[in-house]
Amino acid sequence: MPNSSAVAELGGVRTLDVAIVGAGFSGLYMLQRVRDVLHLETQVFEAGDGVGGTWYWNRYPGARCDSESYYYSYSFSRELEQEWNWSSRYPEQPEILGYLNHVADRFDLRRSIRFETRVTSATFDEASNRWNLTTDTGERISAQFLVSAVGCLSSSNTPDFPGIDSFEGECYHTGAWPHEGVDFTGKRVGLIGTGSTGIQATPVIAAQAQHLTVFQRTPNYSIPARNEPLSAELAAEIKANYDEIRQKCRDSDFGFPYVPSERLAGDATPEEQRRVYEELWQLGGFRFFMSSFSDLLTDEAANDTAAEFVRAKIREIVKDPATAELLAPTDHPYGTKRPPIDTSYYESYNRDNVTLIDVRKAAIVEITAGGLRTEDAEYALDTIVYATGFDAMTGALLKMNIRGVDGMRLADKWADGPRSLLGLQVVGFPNLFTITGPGSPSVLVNMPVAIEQHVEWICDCIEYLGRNGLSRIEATEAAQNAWVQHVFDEADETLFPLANSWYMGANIPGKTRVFMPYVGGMGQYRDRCAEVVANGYEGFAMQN
Ligand code: N01
Repeated sequence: MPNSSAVAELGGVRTLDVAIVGAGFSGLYMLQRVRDVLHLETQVFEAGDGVGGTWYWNRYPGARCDSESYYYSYSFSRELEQEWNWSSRYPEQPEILGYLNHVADRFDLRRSIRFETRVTSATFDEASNRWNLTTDTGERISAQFLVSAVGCLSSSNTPDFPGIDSFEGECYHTGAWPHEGVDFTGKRVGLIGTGSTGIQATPVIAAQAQHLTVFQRTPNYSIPARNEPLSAELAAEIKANYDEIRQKCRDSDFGFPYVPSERLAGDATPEEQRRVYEELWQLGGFRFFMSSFSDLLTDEAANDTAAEFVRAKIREIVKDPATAELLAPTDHPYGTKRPPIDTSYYESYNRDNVTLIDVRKAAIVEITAGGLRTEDAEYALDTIVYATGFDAMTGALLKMNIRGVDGMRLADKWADGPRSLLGLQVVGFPNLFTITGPGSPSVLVNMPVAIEQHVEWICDCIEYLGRNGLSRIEATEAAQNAWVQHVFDEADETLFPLANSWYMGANIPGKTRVFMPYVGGMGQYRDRCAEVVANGYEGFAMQN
């Protein structure tokens, strides 16, 4: 249903200052700032029929946040952070979606969101320095600024298996899960994919299904989440110390309030290493990754001490030695693929009704009417769950069919991988801003921290342009080239490029392999963005 305040004239063009695409964490905050702080005319366009973005679409069993709730949340409103109560360390998807719905209501955001509306094209008009948008509901919009808040992991990837449409059972992608849920009782379920999503879903589906067959291409290093209710005492302590917690997140590399270790793994004895890893394994969550040793991402030998610790844990937990070996990763360093966090993932393989199949050894050949066939066997299935991830970081942006100066398609401009200035703007696409775009810390960071920094930077920039009577801003070629080189240089100093990860675009056949996020750390990135502003938007060209 169209929102009354934003109904376009019939056959006409609606004029906005700022068009925002997406109503997840990014779009909601962008809307609040543009409308209620800058007092500009704005509208959000959202494909779903509700707010929430990734938390709207990803309703698969076991979906919960990998970051702890108290800092995986907005910091922009003190009232909001004081009044909202989280139930546990890692809340489930419905609770996070409930939080985002609360934010939408509390700040009266819904009236400025056009739901069930997908932007189908965005074309820059040089004569007016404005973006012309069309939607799948037939609307036309003219906006001075276009802000992409489409998220980094929102364009789901279903592999193009031969016969995929011939399957006569039920099939689902975890990133577009039915709102009414799925009942697996009595079903033979096949789950393809063992990334963070497959790892969260496995124990929950296993507990319900008659049989679960997990098809694994690459094993992952998963650390226990150790979820537990958030006690009233801890919740009160967090609320009393929120300013300090938020500041730690902003200044840190990964957007987390953990104390980073400054110690090198090589400086510790094997016993000390094991003690540190064991302590963090027991604490659970990302501390194992961020607070153990400082050289895990830069030194292969150091990394292997963590990797070997996790492999030993897998062998300890999983009773069948052959299954344990299959689950123990050896083809990439720990942390170079996004590290998953789990609740009883490895333990699931001790159940009689769970089987692990190695589809690296014998690849999936086709989906059949009755199941799935690999190079060496056939599996009868009633339900297939695709936990096969996303066309990350660029997929959703490119789907919008964006054309910049001289009709240049963003898809063509990025054919050899995304290039941007600070992950915020792209040469040839003036007045387009990309929240957590490729080239920014984005997915390497606790997302709300990255999102808030980008929203605030973009809003300050729009306000600056207005105050100075400027109508157009665009990254310059020289500044973009320098930034892209810096992004690559920083990545090359780490072990990240050694993994076939979605950070590299390696999960999508045919996608150019370049390391997309900025690995230099949130604190350093924030300083660079502030420096750019202090130097009069250095690297950006502005016009009247
Ligand atoms: O997707 P993935 P995901 N044949 O790309 C396999 C975030 N997240 O949805 O590794 C067989 O990680 C693929 O195999 P391989 C988080 O940032 C956050 O799990 O490419 N297998 C892999 O095992 C995460 O990283 C939360 O060899 C195929 C799996 O499918 C990101 O979302 C929770 C295949 C895909 O794993 C994506 O996670 C969940 C094929 N043709 C996710 N194609 C939070 O809690 C792919 N695979 C915040």
